[in-house]
Amino acid sequence: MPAARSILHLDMDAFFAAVEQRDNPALRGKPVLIGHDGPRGVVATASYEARPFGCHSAQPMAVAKRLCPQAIIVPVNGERYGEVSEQMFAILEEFSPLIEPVSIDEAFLDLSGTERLLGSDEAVARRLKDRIKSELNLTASAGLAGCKFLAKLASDMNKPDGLTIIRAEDVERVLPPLPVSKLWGIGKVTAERLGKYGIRTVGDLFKQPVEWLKKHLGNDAEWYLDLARGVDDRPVTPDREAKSIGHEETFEVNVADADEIRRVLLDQAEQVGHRLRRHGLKARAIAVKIRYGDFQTITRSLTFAAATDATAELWQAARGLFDKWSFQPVRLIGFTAERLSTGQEQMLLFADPARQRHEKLDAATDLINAKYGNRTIRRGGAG
Ligand code: TTP
Ligand code: MG
Repeated sequence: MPAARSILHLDMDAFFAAVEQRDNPALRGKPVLIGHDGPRGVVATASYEARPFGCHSAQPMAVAKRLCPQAIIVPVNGERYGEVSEQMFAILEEFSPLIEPVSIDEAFLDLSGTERLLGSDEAVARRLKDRIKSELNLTASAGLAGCKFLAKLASDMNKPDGLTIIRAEDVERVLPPLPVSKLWGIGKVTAERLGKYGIRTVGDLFKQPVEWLKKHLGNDAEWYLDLARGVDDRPVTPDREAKSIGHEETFEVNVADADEIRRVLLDQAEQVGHRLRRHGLKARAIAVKIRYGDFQTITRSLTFAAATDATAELWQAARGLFDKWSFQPVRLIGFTAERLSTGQEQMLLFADPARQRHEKLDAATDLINAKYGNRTIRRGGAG
C-alpha cells in the first residue's frame, strides 16, 4: 500500500484588497473594492469588510457600489500584486520543491515524506502561515488533507487566516452535507440539472446508482463518485505547462479605430513578453480574445513552431490573428501567452540570426526598463 499523502493547499485572503490595505493605512478595517470604477468596471475582489454587504469577485462594480455605497474603490495594480505573489512563492519554495501554482495567490504543496526533515504537516502549515504573516504582513488560509480536492476544500472552510485539516476519518462527516457544486467540475448548470432530480448534496449524489449517474453525467460520473468519497489521485505537478500569462483590457466606450486596438495589443504583447522573460518561460502558443460591442466574444489562437519569449514574435503572431478579423467596434481586447514551458528543451539546433537579434533587443529593453522604471522604452510600429 502506498504511503498516505499529505497535500497542503494555500490561498491568500482577499489578496488584491489585502495588499492595498497593507500598503495604505487609510484603507484598513474599511470596505474596499478593487477594480475599475466605471460603468463597465468589474470587481476583482472585495475586502472582508465589504463581503457582508454581498460584494464579491466578478460582480459588476455598479452593483457592488449599490450594495455598499461607502466602499472605497481602488484600481487594480497588477504589477504590485505580481511582485507580492513572487515573494509568497519564494517562501513556499523553502518548504517543498513540489509546488503547483494554481493562480496568483494560490498553490498546492506536496508535504508527503517531509516529516523527518520539517516536522508534522500541521507544524509546517503553521510555520508557512507565520512566515507569510511576518514577512509579507498578509494572511493566508491553508488546508491539509490526503488529496488535492480535499485540501482545497479545507483551505476555504475557515477563511480568513484559517488552517483546516481534513483527515481520512473526517471525510464521511464533512463531505455528505456539502452542495454538489463543491465537486470539481460540477458547475452551475450541472448542479441545477441534478437539483431537478432532488440531488443537492454530495451525500445525495453518492446514494445514486452508478448507472443512473452515468446516464446523466456521462463518463465523468465515476470521477464525481470518487470525489464524493474523498478520493482524488492527481499528483501535485510543478510543471507550468498548463499555465498562461495574459492581459486584457475593457474599454470605457467601444473603440472603433483598429489602429488604437493594435496599439493596445502591442502594449499587451510587450508586457506579456517581459513577464515571460522575467520568469524564464517561453510560450508555445498565443491567444487573442476580442469582445465586440454586442458582447459577442471570440478567441483565436496560434501555435508556434518553436516556443518563444520574444516580444517581436509574440506581437507578430497577435497582429496576424487580429488582422484576420473583420473589424467592428471593440469593447475588450486580450492577449495571452499559453502552453508555457521553461524553454530549455526548445534549444534550437541551428542559430537563427533574426531570433538572436530579437533576443538582444528584448534583453536590452528589459534591462533599461528594470533600471529606469517600466515603460521607459517601448516599441514603435503598432500602426
Ligand atoms: P481569490 O483567491 O479567488 O480571491 P481573494 O484572494 O480575493 O479572496 P479569498 O480570501 O476568498 O481567497 O482570487 C485571488 C485574486 O485574484 C483576487 O484578490 C483578485 C483576483 N481575481 C480577479 O481579478 N477576478 C476574479 O474573478 C477572481 C475570483 C479573482
Ligand atoms: Mg485568495
